[in-house]
Amino acid sequence: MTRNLNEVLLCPKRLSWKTPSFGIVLAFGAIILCTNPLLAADPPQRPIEFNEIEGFAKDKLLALTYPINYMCVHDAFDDLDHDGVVAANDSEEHQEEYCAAGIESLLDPAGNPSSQTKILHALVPFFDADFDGEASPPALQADLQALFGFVPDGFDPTPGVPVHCPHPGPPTSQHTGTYGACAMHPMRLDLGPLLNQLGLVPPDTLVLTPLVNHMHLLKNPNEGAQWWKIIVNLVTDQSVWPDMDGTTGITSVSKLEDAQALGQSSGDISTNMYFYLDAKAQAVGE
Ligand SMILES: [Ca+2]
Ligand SMILES: [Ca+2]
Ligand SMILES: [Ca+2]
Repeated sequence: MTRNLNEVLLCPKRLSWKTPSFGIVLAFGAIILCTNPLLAADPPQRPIEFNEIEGFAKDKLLALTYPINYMCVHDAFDDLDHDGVVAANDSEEHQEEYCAAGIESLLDPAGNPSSQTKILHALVPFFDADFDGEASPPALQADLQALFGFVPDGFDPTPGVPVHCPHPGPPTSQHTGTYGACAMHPMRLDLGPLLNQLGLVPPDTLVLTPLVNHMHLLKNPNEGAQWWKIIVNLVTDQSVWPDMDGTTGITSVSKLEDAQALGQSSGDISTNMYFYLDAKAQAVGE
């Protein structure tokens, strides 16, 4: 069994010995513990760490560990701020972030073809489970109503279904998140390209929204730390939405494919978003 980068990074917070007379011995022992690749950490368990978010794979409950932040990739000839200047010649474009749905970068952050990058599905509740028609900010609420005829819980600060992002808080996670925020995630998305493909807005329209509420789904657990490509799936049927323990709903890629075939979820929506994370099955899910 091996340790990976995120476990090494997590290790210092576990060093809490303060007795001076034991300091040297314990510190030495801790260094051995933190650097020996042959020593394995326990499986993650609830409440998950501040840099962990939950997910599902093959009906197992996972903890996804984020040692670094996300990246939204601009290809050299993209123009993600729609000012008519390609990214290669537009340094200002790189002073803002443009994490967009409905586009795809050629390469992932490691420089590998994105077609070969493993996929992390972001399941978005695209129904209004609590029937409150609520979204934030209020202007977005009116826009969503006009676009779709309802306000999806993906944009509801108090969604009617459980979600992995934002952090739900104890007993699931140590941290309690706020709407539009999640561990190492961006706080802003551009839905313009996607809405344009759906014929809902003109080309080159920037449609900035808060980070949507979502759950995570991978094909396999325990595939090691690496960059993952985000694919968005708008789940339109509340009956297949998972619960927090992953005992119902879409908790595997095969179940997602079944839901897509039955019209309970959108197809795969590409993005230029990538996350570097390690995913491990949680002890509670074993
Ligand atoms: Ca530009
Ligand atoms: Ca709602
Ligand atoms: Ca609500």
